[in-house]
Amino acid sequence: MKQPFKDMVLAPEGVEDIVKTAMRRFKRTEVKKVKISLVRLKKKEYARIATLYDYTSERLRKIYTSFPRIRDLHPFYRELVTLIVDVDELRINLAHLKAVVEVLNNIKRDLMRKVKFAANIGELSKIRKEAIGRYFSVLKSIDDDLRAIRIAQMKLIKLQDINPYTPTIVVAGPPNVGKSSFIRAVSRARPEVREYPFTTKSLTVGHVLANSGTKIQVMDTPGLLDRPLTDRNPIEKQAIVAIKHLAKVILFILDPTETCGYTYDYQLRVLIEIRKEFRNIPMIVALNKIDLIEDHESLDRARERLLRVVEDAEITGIYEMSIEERVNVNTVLEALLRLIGSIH
Ligand SMILES: Nc1nc2c(ncn2[C@@H]2O[C@H](COP(=O)(O)OP(=O)(O)O)[C@@H](O)[C@H]2O)c(=O)[nH]1
Ligand SMILES: [Mg+2]
Repeated sequence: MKQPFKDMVLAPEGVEDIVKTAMRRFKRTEVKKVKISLVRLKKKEYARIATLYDYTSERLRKIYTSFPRIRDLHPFYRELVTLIVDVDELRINLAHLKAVVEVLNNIKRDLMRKVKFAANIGELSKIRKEAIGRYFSVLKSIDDDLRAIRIAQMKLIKLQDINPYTPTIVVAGPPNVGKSSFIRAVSRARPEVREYPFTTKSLTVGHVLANSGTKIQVMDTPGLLDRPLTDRNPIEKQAIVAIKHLAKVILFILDPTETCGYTYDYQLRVLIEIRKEFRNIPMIVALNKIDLIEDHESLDRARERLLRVVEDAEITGIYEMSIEERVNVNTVLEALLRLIGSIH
């Protein structure tokens, strides 16, 4: 599945672009100054007005009909869209286009009727002027709308291609605990890094195959789920809400060696907040980098502190792991896949 905004017909940067083409076509059907019957001249005039108005209506119509309906989107994309554009404003802009198409059709009908009743060539040329004058004044009124729609479209087109219907494992944890390493270690192909259009944050996405043959996304969210939620700005909070719509299970990685640069206490604090925020999503915790731990007592202590902190936090499993030496990496992956399987 593609991201929902890839097939939009782009709005031009303003009405200029539409008007120019429409007028060129209009003029191309200019009547030569030769003596021909009024009936033939009227036919030409009909064609000319139809060209101007229909071409324009069609261009505008394509822009608003190809725009995905926000309320029909998967909640993940719906959340993302509200982060990126002002949805209410955009709705108004698109409604203006729609209204203008109606207006153009009405004017066209009116002009056609006038042509029909025109008594002579002089009247016809007056109608032609009127056709152009009314056309311009209507189109001028949507210049700002087109510009605004285009700006929104340019942002939406950059949204990452994530299939919200593919079961997703979200890997969370403080920086440098081994999230990307885990995704690399379990992914079949090189994970892709995608940028969020609204922050400097990015998203690493890899894929694994479950035994059933189902493709599963493994997703990392650098800069988003790696510090306490209380520290975040509203945009980041909403991004987290969006991610919530994707996560079927969460792997939270801790680094008891603290070589990641964060104290174990701090890491546990992040864990608790993420646990709270993603309340209904099953979570597995992995204590990573055990290859660096020499005495088993300190690992036991880390485990005990974890247990104490997550007492009522409903953690589905706790594993010790070394991605570096590939200890328990597959065990953790299998536990995650089992969880996803049992949710289906
Ligand atoms: N010794 C050791 N280092 C690891 C292990 N897992 C990851 N690292 C290292 O930890 C650093 C941070 O890993 P990275 O995957 O980038 O962490 P992220 O910020 O959570 O994505 C890198 O230098 C990794 O090589 C591990 O199991 N053992
Ligand atoms: Mg990383």
